[in-house]
Amino acid sequence: MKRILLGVILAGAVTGVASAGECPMLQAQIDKEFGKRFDKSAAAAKSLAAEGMALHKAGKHAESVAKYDEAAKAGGIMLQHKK
Ligand SMILES: [Cu+2]
Repeated sequence: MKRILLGVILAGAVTGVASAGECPMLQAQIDKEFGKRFDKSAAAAKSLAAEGMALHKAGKHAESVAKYDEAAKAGGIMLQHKK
């Protein structure tokens, strides 16, 4: 019984980490692209990315990734996703 429970916990932790790991990677791409840009689309991208980071911190990683895609689109770029 104990062993089964541990397996379930480990499996949950692994999938959690896998999806959680993508958001900071997307944030880094946003920072790299828009960090030194102050035009209107860069500002829009940065504000959407900030919402993405908030979702990430709330544990809503799928929504966070979608928000980062929206941010990239607003800034006219494409993000590299984890394969
Ligand atoms: Cu995340």
